[in-house]
Amino acid sequence: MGNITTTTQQLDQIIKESNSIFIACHSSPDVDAMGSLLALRQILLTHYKVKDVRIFAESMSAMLSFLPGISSVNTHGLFKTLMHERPDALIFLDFNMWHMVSPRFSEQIKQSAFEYQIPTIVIDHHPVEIKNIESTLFINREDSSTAQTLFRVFHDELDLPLTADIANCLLAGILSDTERFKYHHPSLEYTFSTMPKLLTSATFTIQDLTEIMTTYPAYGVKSLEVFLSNMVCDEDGLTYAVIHDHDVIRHELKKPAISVAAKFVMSHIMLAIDSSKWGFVMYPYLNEVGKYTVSFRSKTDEFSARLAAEQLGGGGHDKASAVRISADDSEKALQKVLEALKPLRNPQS
Ligand SMILES: [Mn+2]
Repeated sequence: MGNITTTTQQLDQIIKESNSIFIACHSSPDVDAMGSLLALRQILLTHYKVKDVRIFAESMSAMLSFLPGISSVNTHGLFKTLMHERPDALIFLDFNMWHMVSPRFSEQIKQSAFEYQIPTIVIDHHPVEIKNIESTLFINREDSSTAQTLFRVFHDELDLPLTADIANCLLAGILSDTERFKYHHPSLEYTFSTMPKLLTSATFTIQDLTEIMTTYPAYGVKSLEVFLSNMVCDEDGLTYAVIHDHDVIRHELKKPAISVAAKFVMSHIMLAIDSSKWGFVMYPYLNEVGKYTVSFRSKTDEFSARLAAEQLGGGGHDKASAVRISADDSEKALQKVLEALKPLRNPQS
């Protein structure tokens, strides 16, 4: 057992005093958010015998269905339940800003928590600077993932046993947020130290989870083909891939197919090309005529994705950023982007 920190003691106390606990992760949950949500539900039911544990997540992807316990998630929104029921405690996982709890009702959820004085606990690993939820208790251990923090708090510090389902969910969360240990992170050593225990208790293997998390949907193949046939690698190390208006019409491309292909191109193809130092994908934003989504990625310090997006009125990080621009058609939109990038090219010259 590790040393029990004060925040862990406080969390343990709040849980022991609660008969009903509602837990929510951010909307459009990823595997870390959902794995953490399902693991914490199991921990509260199995180890604390909390009578009423309910879990909430909005805009869930079918891709998460491999996680044990997924059918227990309420997807109708936390606000609907809070209108007529009040838990003894609310726990938010994997986010620290109000707007992330619900695309439509975050303000109402905030009001309810405040009005009914429901003790609110945030367990998260994102930068503290952006936090705007005023919580009763805040736990952020600067871990690679929220799943890693749950492991730390409940299994390292409080010494609660890992069941197969808890281990499966936490293992999936950690593997997903680290992209299978790909990213350097200050807590990387700790991440590895959790693995012997998780791997012996889990029924999933890293290979199983890799297969599940790296599948590509058949419905996105045509969009991927279009991105690749329009891909340009220029002599400055800029790589870009575009879907034009006429491609959308000719191949009847739909929004989910385009976005899944765009993500795949950005994370697995664009920067994997040996000449490429930075790049972007651009495609029509099908919800609104004359709008185009542009996402930038950079793999060197020479080029900042954030500066690129800022040229067009967007923002983000140095490695990844995005912006939505207006133009008469996709050709003009592309010109606009290339024009905006000109001052950022060859920064040394
Ligand atoms: Mn996370």
